[in-house]
Amino acid sequence: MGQAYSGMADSLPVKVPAIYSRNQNVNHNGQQSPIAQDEKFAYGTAGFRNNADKLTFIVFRCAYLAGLRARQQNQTIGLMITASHNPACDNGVKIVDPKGDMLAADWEKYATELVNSTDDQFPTAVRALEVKVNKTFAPNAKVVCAIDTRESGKHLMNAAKAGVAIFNVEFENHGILTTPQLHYLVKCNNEPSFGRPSEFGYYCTLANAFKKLHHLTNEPEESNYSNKLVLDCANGVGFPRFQDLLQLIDERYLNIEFRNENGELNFGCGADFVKISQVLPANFNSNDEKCASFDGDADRLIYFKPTSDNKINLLDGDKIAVLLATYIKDQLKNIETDLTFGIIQTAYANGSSSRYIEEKLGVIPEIVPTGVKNLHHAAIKYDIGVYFEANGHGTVVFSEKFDEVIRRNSSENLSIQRLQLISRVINEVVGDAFADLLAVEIVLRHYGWSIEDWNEKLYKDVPNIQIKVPVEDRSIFKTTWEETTLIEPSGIQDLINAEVEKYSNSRAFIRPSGTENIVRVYAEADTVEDTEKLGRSLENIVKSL
Ligand code: G16
Repeated sequence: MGQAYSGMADSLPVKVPAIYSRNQNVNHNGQQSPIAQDEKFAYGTAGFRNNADKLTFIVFRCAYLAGLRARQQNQTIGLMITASHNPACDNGVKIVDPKGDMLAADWEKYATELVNSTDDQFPTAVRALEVKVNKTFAPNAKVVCAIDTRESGKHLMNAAKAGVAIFNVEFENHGILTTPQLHYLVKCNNEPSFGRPSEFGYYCTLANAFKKLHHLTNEPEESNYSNKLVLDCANGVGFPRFQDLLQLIDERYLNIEFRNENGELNFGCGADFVKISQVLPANFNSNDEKCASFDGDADRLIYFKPTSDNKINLLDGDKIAVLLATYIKDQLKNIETDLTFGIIQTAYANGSSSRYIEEKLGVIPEIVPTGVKNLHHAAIKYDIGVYFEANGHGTVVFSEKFDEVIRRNSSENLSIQRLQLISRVINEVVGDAFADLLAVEIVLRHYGWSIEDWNEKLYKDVPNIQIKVPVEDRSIFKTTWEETTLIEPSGIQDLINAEVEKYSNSRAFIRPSGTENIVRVYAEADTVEDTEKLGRSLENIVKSL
């Protein structure tokens, strides 16, 4: 355990072990993988992501920054080493702020500057930041770090430890965890009243709230609900960690059959694969009933029902958002309260979901740019803020007023008690596939719905397509704030508009990914054929550049 730094910033020697320099950048196989001194990287949608070979020096530098942030805040900061839905050969790193939320925007800028400095500039850049932060005594500073199941993880954990050690900030290695578990640990370290800051504490919080709510849920007499679920673990951390959670939730509550447990991470399976390809993941077949997929680090969840032609009916993040929002609104009907309620989506939300939310739930959804950090930020303005990306990444957040009016209310009112418990089942710190799965199952049981009922009783998706188009340099693509209009390269948006005009009730846009070197094409239209044609025409526009 290290000691909080308490010296003078400008007297510090900044020594970088050669293996963590750009010049050597030794990878997890022990080979040097030098990075050109002028190669640029950006803190993207979810931190830095790249081929794992490039990550060693990036993780080292980010870890230093996490230590500095911990000292500035005099609190625990998180460092998550994962590339989530990306292929197994990639890795990534992101910094988690004290409340368990994403790193503040001005610090994302520092991270990009620090990572982009040359080996010679790095010590000076470090000192400049030290002076800016100017914190000399921080006894509570700590960095907690976890990895996903990628082969490169352990090596990058060592790089993180070395980076945090530059200024001797305390470091905790939590081994293999899901991303939401690490976020949860950060929050509990800083706010012990929120929960026990341990992996076991996380399981207890979720399982206890789920089991209590299960007892307060009266399944209708004529119910189609089944607690059987076939679960695609994306060959990632979701498998071992969800098994740990199930030690506390036995088969009377949930009957899970695991698939895709130990193969190649995210390969032909996982939430991202299923959402984008809209086909069955590996090792599933048309006889499977209710199915769900985690992504590689278990922060995304989607459900699907195989159809007889080996395709699927997809129940994505939009369907989860509407299901949870419907349940919460139904409970609120039985309580006199003026709690505000909001739903946040992105441009990828299916048009039908946004219309349903407005017309049937009476809420105008707020649309923000991609990235849970943007959705989270918008959601916390409400007493109850439901936010989900169509890709299955999301949660519900609750305000202090909700705490006061609902959580601390000792009433016997069943709806109040249910809201108290659903707000504990859901991991409000960040989108969490485990917590979302428990919440979905409770709500389906409450309404007595099968997966088909859920799919049919709310709204029907309009046909939609998402295409990943590999590009050499995604940084040449610039969009407007809400990401539906391309500003650069100039003239391309006119071509897109001309294509969209060819199809009735259509909508389409392209935007650069913040996690992969691709451009994402999204299209919606009245028919599957038109949607496919529109999507492919935009794909061709990108390819022709
Ligand atoms: C990350 C972010 C999500 C985002 C996704 C795709 O997910 O946390 O908010 O939707 O990347 O982002 P982009 O379209 O910019 O590539 P994950 O699950 O990979 O961490």
